[in-house]
Amino acid sequence: MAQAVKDIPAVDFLKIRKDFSVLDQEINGKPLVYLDNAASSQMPVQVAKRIDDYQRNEHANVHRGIHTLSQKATDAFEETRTKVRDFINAGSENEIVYTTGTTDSINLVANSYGGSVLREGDEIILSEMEHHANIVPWQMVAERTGAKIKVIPVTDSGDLDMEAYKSLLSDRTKLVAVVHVSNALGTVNPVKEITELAHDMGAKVLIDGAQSIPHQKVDVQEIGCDFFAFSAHKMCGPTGFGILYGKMDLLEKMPPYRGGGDMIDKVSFEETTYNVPPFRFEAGTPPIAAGIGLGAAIDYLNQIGMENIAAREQELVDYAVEELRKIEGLKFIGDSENRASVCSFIIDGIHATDIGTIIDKEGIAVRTGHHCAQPILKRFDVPSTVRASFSFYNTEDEVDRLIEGVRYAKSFFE
Ligand code: C6P
Repeated sequence: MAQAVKDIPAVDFLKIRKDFSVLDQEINGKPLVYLDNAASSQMPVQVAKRIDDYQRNEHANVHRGIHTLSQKATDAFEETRTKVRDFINAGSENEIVYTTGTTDSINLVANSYGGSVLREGDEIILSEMEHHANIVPWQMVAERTGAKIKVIPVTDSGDLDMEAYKSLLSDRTKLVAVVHVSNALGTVNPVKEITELAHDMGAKVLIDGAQSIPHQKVDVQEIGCDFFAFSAHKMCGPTGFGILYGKMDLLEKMPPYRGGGDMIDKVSFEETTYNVPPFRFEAGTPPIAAGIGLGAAIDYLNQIGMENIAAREQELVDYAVEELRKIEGLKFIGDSENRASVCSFIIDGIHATDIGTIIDKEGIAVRTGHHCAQPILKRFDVPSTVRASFSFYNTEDEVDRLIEGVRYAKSFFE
């Protein structure tokens, strides 16, 4: 039965689910309910097959050989750059830098851009809800350069305090680095407004898009941000590959981050000159199969349509919130009206890990812990939460299994 989505023509999400063979298994004797999509989404057969084809029939190094196989591999690998450009509406494929993931992308900007422009007394603005990947690289570069980090506080509902943000901005602000969708709270941040306010002060903006790119249409030119970072493995692609989008005028001025093959123009012991972006930032043999896999993942998502995906996931998360709210003693950590894909919660008197362990025995996979976002958990004065995160291939029945599982776990402590 097709599950129609609001005003959008029916998309058969149950049929789509069959592309994900991993979901069709029992864990601990129960049908798997996979609700840890924010950690890593599952891969459809179309993407796995494309990677397998490359490994079996097309494997060669890229950008190096004049032989036909190497050129074929290069074409397939470079095709992903064009697909990413279109997927996020970048101005040019040269603004698409291949990295190994969001963490790597942010480290690249912190070291190359931050390391070259930041001076003593300059300020970097982050938010209280950042993943460690968007905190630690900035702390490291701040320590080296003498720059200071300022933090946008988060309200009780799990939203950014935008008035506080405005008051933190000044002519000392050189960079604002903020998450688009929080992995710990699910909050969707107003990144366009954040960017405009930063630009009014002459600051540059990096958006951590790890949790937004799988769930909504992203248009980097519409947001106006200077950098946008994401990982392939959260959007039906493989691990070990990611993207940094950067505006060309900035990438052109940025020094290399890592040295080695492919990122150079000429090398001698007297002097080395560097390649143009994006290749300047791509030293060494890249994860070619993973890059080709990301291209296939983008084709797959485009075929369903990001608007359809966003609408379907909103239905699922709204249903989950409604049902979870009925459980006595349950408290959401992050309860924003602008929420995507994530429900993070605690239950009075029960450790999150206990809930996660008990429902795992029922075949239900959620993440428990601090979600690599310790500052925001400290803000809410909790050591850990239970996090259920949804994808378009999940179902209402699976939400029901989650609710049953949580009620069952709770019953152990009553
Ligand atoms: N969050 C989660 O379970 P990497 O590991 O580089 O692919 O992504 C890092 C990262 C950066 N920013 C945000 C907002 C993220 O959610 C993540 C990854 C996973 O929430 C693993 S900790």
